[in-house]
Order: sequence, then C-alpha cells, then structure tokens
Amino acid sequence: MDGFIREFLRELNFGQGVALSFSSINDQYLALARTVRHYLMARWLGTLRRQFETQAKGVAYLSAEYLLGRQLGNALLATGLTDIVEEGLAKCGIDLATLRAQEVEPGLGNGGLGRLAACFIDSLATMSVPCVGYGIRYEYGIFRQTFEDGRQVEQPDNWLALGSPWEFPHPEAAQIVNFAGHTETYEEDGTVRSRWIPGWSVQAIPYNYMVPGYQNGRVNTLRLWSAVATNAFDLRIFNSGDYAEAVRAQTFAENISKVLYPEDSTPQGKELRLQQQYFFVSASIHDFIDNVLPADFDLTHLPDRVIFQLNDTHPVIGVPELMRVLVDEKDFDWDDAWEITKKCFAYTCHTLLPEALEVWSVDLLGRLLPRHLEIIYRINDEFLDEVRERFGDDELRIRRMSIIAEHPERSVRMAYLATVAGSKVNGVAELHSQLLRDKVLPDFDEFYPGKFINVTNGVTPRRFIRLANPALSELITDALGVGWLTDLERLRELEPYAEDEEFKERFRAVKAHNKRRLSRVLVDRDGTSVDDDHLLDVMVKRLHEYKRQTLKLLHIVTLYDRITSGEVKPADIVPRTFIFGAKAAPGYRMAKEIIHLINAVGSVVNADPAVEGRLKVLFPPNYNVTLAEKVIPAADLSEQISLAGKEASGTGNMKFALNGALTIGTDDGANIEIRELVGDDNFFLFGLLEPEVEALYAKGYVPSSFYESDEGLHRAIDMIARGTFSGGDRGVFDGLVSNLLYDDRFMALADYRAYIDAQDEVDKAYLDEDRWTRSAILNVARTGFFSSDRSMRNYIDRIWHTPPSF
Ligand code: Z2T
Repeated sequence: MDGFIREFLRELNFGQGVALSFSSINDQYLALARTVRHYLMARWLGTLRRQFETQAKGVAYLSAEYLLGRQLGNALLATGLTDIVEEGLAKCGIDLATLRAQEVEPGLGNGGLGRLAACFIDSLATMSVPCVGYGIRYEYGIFRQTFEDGRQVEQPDNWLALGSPWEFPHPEAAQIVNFAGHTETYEEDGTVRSRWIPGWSVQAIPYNYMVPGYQNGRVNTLRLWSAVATNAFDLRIFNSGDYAEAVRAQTFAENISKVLYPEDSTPQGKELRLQQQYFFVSASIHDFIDNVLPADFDLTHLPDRVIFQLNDTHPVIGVPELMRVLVDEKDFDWDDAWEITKKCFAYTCHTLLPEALEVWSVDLLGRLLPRHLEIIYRINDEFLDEVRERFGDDELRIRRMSIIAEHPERSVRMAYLATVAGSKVNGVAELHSQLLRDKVLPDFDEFYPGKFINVTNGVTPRRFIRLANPALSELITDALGVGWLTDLERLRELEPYAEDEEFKERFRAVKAHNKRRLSRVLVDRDGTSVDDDHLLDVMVKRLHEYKRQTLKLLHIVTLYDRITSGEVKPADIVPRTFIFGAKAAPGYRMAKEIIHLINAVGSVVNADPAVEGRLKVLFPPNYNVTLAEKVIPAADLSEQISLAGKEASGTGNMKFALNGALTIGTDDGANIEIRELVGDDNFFLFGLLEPEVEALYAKGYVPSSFYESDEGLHRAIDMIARGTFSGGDRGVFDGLVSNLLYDDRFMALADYRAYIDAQDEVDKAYLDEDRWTRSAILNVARTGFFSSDRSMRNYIDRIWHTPPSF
C-alpha cells in the first residue's frame, strides 16, 4: 500500500503538478486514474508483444458505438487493487468513492448496441482472446438530457472537458482517409485497371484505450479514431488569402468525429454519418494491415489472421473498402480478392424494424465514395448472376434480392451487402434470428444454407454484477466461493438456497440495501427518493414507440384512476415507485411527447394527497450506464414490454434478472429465453405472441375498438385526453392520444388488458414476501447463461474460430 501511495502522490505532484493539500477532486481523480493505468501497463505491453510474436488469429470488432461506462472501477477490479487503493487514499484523507464519482462516463453509444460492444470486448479480454475494438472517438457522446417543464432538452456531452486519463493518442500512427473525387481506368501490362482520384482527405488519429481482462494478466486494445485536417488544409491556410475560409475548411474535416448521432435504431440518411462510417472503417482496415500484420505479410492469408465483425450495418462500407485495397492497391485479381473478403467479414444484425435497415442513396454514396459504388455494383452483378444460375430468370426474385433497391430511390441496401459478403450472419436472440431468416431475408436464407445463425446476446457480469452490486456479489461468493464471475453458469448452484431461510433473509437485506443506496443517489442528483417499503418498478431503455413506455403509463394512470375514482382505498393498493429512464432521439417527436407525458403524470400523481404516497413516479433525467449501475440492482420488477417481434433481444432484461428482479414481459427477444430458463412461475408473461401480432395486422387492427370495449382503458385514455395531466388543457397530449386511438402501430391498446391483469398478479405475488424472494433468487440462479462470456464463446466457436491465445 505504501507503494501505491508513493505512486499516487508522484502522479499528483509530477503528472498533475499540484500538491496534495492544494489539489482539486479532479486533480486527485486524474492522478489516481494514471496510477491505476500504470499497474495495467506491463500487462498491456506484454499482450501486444505476445500478439506480435504468435501472430494468432484475432477479432477486429468494428463498431460505430462503444457505450463504455466509467473506467476507474473496472480498472481497479481488473487489477484487484480496489482495497489497497481505498485504504491508501484514506491515509491521504481522500475518499475513493468521491474520486470515482468525478469520472464522466464515455457515452460513445446510444443504447443496447453500443453497450453490447463494450460487454463483448470485456469478455474477450477476460477470455484471453485477441481482439482489437475499432470505433470513433466522438468529441461529444450521447447528449446529456435535462427536462424543462417536463420536456426533454438536450445538452452537449463535453466528456473530454476535464481531461481523459484513459486514452493514449498516437498521432504518429495516423491514417489518411480519402473522400469524393472521381475514378478513372488505365492500362497496365495489357489489363484495364481502375483507380480513385479522391477530392479531399482527412487524417485519422488513433487513441488507444486499455481493455483489461478480469485479473488474468491480459489487456486488449480499443482503438478509437479522431479526425483532424491533413497538412493540405494547413497549406491552404498558409497559401490562401482567405484565411477565414481556409480555417473553415479545416473545421469541416474535424467535424467528422465531432458528435455521435443520437438515433437508436432509426438512422437518418445524413451524409456526415456516412462519412463517419467510412472514416473509421477505412482507417481501421489500413491500421490492421499496416500495424498489426508484419511488413511482408501476404494478404492471401488475411483470413487466417483476422475476422472483421460488423456490428450492424454501420461498418459495412468496409466490404468494398477491403476489395478496393486488395484490387486497386495490392494488385489482387478480383476473384481472389472476393474469396479473401468473404472470409474476413461476418455480420450481426440488431433489428427487424424496416425503418432501421440502413440504405444509402446511390447518388450520395457515389458522390462521397465513387470507387466503392463501382465495386458494390460489381459485387451485386456477380451475385445476381449466381442467383440467376440457381433460379433462372426469376425477375421478381432478382429484384427482391438485389443489393441495389430501385424504389423509392436508387439506393444500396447495406444489410444485403453485409449478407452477401459475410461468412456468417447472426441475429441476437432466438426469436430475432428466426424472424430474420423467415421475414427479413428469406431469399438469402434459401440461397445461403447455413449462413444464418443465432447468437443470443449477453452482458458482462464484471460490471453488471460485481461492480454494480457488491452486496449481492458478496452473498454469492459466501455461498459458492470464488470463480463464478468468470463461469457464470455456476450461479445454478444457488438454486438450493432459494429454500434456505437465512439466505433468503440476507438476499432481502441486499435488495433493501441497494434501494437505500439508489435513494441516496437520487436525493443527491435530483432531490427525489425511493421509499423502502415500495415495490420498485423500473423501465429503463431508450424511448421508442415499439418499446411501449406508453403502455407502462396507461398502467400507472389506471392505478391512479382506481384511487381517485374511489374504486380502491389507497391503503389497499400495493405501494409502488415507478422509475423511468429514457432518452428520445432529438428529432423523434412522438418519443418526446411521451417523455412529456411521463413527467406530467409524475407531477400530478406525486403531488395528489389522495394517493397518500402509495404511488410515486420518478423520471431521473440523463439515464446512462452510471445510473443503470445503481438502478438495476435496486429493482424489484423489470419492465420488458415491447410488442412481440419488435425488440431484437434486449440486454437490460438480462441485467435485471441477474440482479434478482422479476420480469413482467412480452414473448419477445431474449425475454423468451429468460422465461424458459427461470420458469413460468418466476416470470410474468403477458400479451400477444408474434404470430398473433401478424394476424391482427393482417385482419386490420382497429385500436379504438379496444378503447370502446374496455372500461379501464377508456377511462385511462380519457383522463389523458381530458387534460388531467396538463392542467385541464386538452391540446397538450392530443397528438399522442390520437396516435393511440387511430394508429397505435405497436398495439399498446391491444395488449392493455393483458398487461393490467399481469400487473395485478405482480401485486399479489409481491404481497407473498417469501414467494417473491424465492423467485428472485431463482432468477439469479438460472440466468448465468446471459453472461457475455457465453455469447463470446458462441461467436468464437461458430463464426470467428479464434482460440484463446494465452
Ligand atoms: C440498437 O441499440 C439496437 C438495434 C439497432 O438496430 C440499433 C441500435 Cl443503436 C439497428 C439494439 C436492439 O434494439 C436491442 O434489442 C438489442 O438488444 C441491442 O441492440 C443489442 O443487440
């Protein structure tokens, strides 16, 4: 410990340039972070050296998003230094928790997809599998959410403002990324070749981040790219009379990595977004070839060294990019290049929503990346030739399968390109993978037997159990000993404890402790609190109509109606605190109206003395990974209520179950697998099944018929429409109400009655404390399957074929 104190003070004095007595919290945090990263350095250098020596095959995970969460706690956990650091800091009069709270989380992702990437790289490091994560170092991550009069207002997330001690810039390893211009053909040794004459370019500067394995001596690398203007820009500034214009041009280049696009699963076809995608993918592929492979490497053998995993379609432009590198730059013959490329990519799809499937207009893509468009055309021509060979001139099929869509605008279907190029295509939960094959890409499934597989998502137990829930972790370790954190199926051994009175008592104490901890956090950040004796009912996830936060609201309004109408006495309802956490994409109007309504209902319900404090609605702003780590361990009830067939997997659902919350959920995404594992008795299932949803759409869904025929629903919607939550103003939630009554794309009204009935069952179950505790323990014991270590094992065995290295 003395060693640690010496190192820490050295960093504070010599690195940060301040004396302990004059240092700020931020000084102390930065010095501590740098001290901790020193302890990881030998492992990192060792990992990189051994990687270079063995030249083992590794994963290059390509993802536009990494929702990492705070780094300090995880680095301490990985090194096993937490206790020493805590004691050492205490001797200096510093509280470790205060320094941990100083860290601004890198929010370089929107939601599930970005957090999944972060879990996956954690698991690969812990499993000693070679992996480099590639992505973008956004200067601004996901916006910071505030509320004004109950409405969402976005603030820029200036996460780098106070310094980021975890990153290592490497300007000497910069890559040039080109854009625009034109292509030309030329003759060389009697063959016609193509080349790209770019119009402009930017520099990509890599920033390395450590990805420490859990106490295993390995540290992998996350490499995020930052855009800066090339020297050409500087020259223009130097030479041009118009200095201001030249500086503006420089700013233009640096815009590329400026900000994360805040849309979760409904991308806008913005040119800057395509620039971002090509920017990081091109830099990454070149980086791998230039810096990871030895200088004399024969790229024919590239598939023996790397698999580029495409995290959704965002990095798919990497396919034509690798083809361009091989054919135009490295002189490969087209067919040989295509054989290599097909083996080097695999594609994970994360959605089924048609509006979320990325397409780029040929016009835009051709202007920004003219050579890539030519390459895509040729890939498509040869692919369609193969289709013709198999199926004859089935024009309808050809049109359906073409990578180029003709309507409503000529455009490139990125999912099709990924499917044609990928060695494997996977969905993220059983149902999702099934629907992907049957509904979204059936022609491709028929054409490529065996290409489509499922890998159910997972979450890292290091962050979401050990770090987020130390009390539960201690209880588990007391029962099972060590080892479960890297072998999560061992949670099964907890099953007998579901009948053990002493264990149950301790388990309840853990939940109560986590609720009080959350309450303190909420008091501090928002001045709200959670009551000890309330059922804590939590819905935290991005705001999306398909996720149906509105259905949750209809439940709350119905409970409120039961009280205010006198139907039930407040004393007779099970007291609940509802917590929402959700960001809406800034341009998604309906989502923002729903946020407004949640806040409006909260204001009225929380202030109404008739409720006698038995219902409470909290909506802490700016839900993020840091808040998730406090909310999830405190929850009793996990809301997973998407319309069946719409949530690809969900990963929050897994985190809640692993932390001993019971789920109320639809038959959707990974909910299905959770329910199969925990058993029907320990899961509150409700709602239409996916085929029933399809059938209802087909016969013509009339939401108002549900409104007409269900009194509770009628009353709840009328309360909203009448202005109960808007000071009597009927106009405020008019759009939302009409949308429910006359469109209701995601069938909230059709599932209302089933949901209310299931919630009444929840109340009954919660009153039986013993039964509830048993169910909660069984949720923990039976969901070890959802460790991202297991997901990674599946990818390794079935897609990547990258064995552990050492
Ligand atoms: C995203 O977070 C997800 C899907 C997307 O489709 C895009 C984004 Cl940003 C293009 C989510 C899914 O909605 C969720 O069901 C899933 O669990 C998660 O990805 C990880 O696979």
